[in-house]
Amino acid sequence: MSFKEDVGTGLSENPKYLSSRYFYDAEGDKIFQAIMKMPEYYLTNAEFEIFSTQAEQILSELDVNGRKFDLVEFGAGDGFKTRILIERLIEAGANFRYIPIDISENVLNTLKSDFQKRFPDLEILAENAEYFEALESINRKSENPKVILFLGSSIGNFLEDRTVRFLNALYAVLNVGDFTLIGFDLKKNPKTILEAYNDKQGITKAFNLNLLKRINRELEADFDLEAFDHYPYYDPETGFAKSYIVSLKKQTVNIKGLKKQFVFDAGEAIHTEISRKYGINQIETLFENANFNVSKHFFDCKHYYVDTLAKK
Ligand code: AVJ
Repeated sequence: MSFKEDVGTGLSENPKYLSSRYFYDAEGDKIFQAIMKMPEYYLTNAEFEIFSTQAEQILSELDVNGRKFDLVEFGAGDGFKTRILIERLIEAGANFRYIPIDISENVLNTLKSDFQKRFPDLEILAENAEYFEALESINRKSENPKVILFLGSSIGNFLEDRTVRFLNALYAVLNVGDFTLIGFDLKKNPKTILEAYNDKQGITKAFNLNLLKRINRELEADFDLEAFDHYPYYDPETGFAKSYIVSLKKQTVNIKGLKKQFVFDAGEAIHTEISRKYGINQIETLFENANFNVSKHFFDCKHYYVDTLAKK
């Protein structure tokens, strides 16, 4: 489905929703980079710490013994989180090709030229594709052993059903002995979690409302950004952090590109994102149900976050 169709569908439903995949246009990419630098957004620092201090342990678990492998990354983005891992793997003498996959061609080109400068001897095969599409092409790429990276808690954006489908599909395309390393954000003090999505400077608010800006720009709509607010919410029982855009008054928005008007009640919410938080047992159950064997959990020092390595 296209942006246009998805916006039309989501805003016609009751309750209204928009998919978080549309956050990442050129401006959204930039705001997300600012989010990763915020002190409240502990996820990035935690994963950075894990890769800075434990890359050798990760490599030794992979058991590649100098054999060439493919490091395939889903949702690579600008490569910020992976840079340190790649650097440490090269230092430790690992022999691998890097295959970054992302839906944003823009961000992939930036990543490619940046990594080619930093790691001149690294072979990079970038692929512009959506997750499930990319899964299908994985085994056509090579016979090499594979390590699939899905970092940054991106898996937290999936609902249960999509998470299970993703892991099953991943299992199906891998060979016995291949690995996956997936980043999960862990349950913790709910206040810490809520703050990560509710920074005082309003960067996360700008990230969320950028969706309306994008609709204004690409679909010729007339959303008044002043008449909407950002509302983050965390439910410690389910581990679901959810973000909403809330209409501050009763208003009608015209989306020319859809030839349609949408009415918002005062206080009406549009659901825009889910960022799921996990317990370790839930993570183990997820992998076990998909037939993976969990090799090891790599935690940051605060145990806020985990990169779990699992083997087919
Ligand atoms: C990139 C999907 C992992 O859900 O934590 C950050 C996106 N949204 N602040 C997350 C995000 C609001 C982020 N992921």
